[in-house]
Amino acid sequence: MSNWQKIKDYFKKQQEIILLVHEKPDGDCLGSALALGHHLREEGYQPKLFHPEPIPSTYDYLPGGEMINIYQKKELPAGRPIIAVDCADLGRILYPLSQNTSIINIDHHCSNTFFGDFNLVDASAAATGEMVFDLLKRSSYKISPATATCLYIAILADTGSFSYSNTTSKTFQTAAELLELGSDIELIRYNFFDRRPLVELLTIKHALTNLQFSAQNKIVWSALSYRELSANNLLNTDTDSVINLMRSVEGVEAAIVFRELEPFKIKISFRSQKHLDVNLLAQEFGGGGHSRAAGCSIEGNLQEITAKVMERAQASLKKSPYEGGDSSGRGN
Ligand SMILES: [Mn+2]
Repeated sequence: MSNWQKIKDYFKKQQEIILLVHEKPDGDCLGSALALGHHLREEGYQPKLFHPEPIPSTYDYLPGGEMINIYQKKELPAGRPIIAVDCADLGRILYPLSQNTSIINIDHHCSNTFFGDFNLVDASAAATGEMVFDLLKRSSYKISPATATCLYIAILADTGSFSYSNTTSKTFQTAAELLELGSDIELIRYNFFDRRPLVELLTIKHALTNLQFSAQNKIVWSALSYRELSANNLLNTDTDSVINLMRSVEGVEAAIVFRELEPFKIKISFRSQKHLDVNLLAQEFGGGGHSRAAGCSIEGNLQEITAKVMERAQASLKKSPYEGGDSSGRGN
């Protein structure tokens, strides 16, 4: 029996299926969830993607946007099966879940806690989109152009446009098949690469103004207070471009961005280049993710939290292979 068939068994007789993505949704979770949504619709189900906040404008062109419901009530409609997409743990799901709801967990984070009734977790997958592609390909239904477009963006987003170390020959094979299936790369090319929101540039401006270096410039970081973010309308901005820019500086091993998204609630994003396992670092503060990209949220005073996290980051860097007894001048 295919995994898709097994998943459908958890739907019981329900037609309405709820798709959930994580907070600050990215291309992988949205693309994967909408791809599942297209496929579910083609099979006669009524999929709905619930999210408490509007979807970032960087992804508002994806086919299937009409499946997205801005749903701000605390409780989800009872009894509907839930598919959590690209969510490592229950904390990433932004709604409380009732006991008798079937939860299907599809994810590729190594920190996944297997919280579902059915868990499809593969930390070796470059993107959840790659897993969804395999899942659908092995069912007997054909993948539509809309589904292919959504899966292509999912993979593109999580592999840094096929450049990160998670990119494998399989990733390219999947991309090639998605193109053959009708993925609209011109739509993606314009919207993903050449239509960036102004707030993204302004976030870069503020983050660079506050830029700081630690550990002999091997860690670059920036902290943005609630006052600064709210005064400039930057609370809902994607920080991928700024943190990637920071990480790309020669000699930098890790980049960290602290954002006080609500007073005394700090969201921290970590990226590393080659050696520092930021998943482990984020886990020290109750978060997680991947070894090269992770995050966590902490409550408290911004200055105190940055001091504490930077101390741990520097200690972790000391223990990492970057500093592992090689005194031959590496990193200069
Ligand atoms: Mn992902």
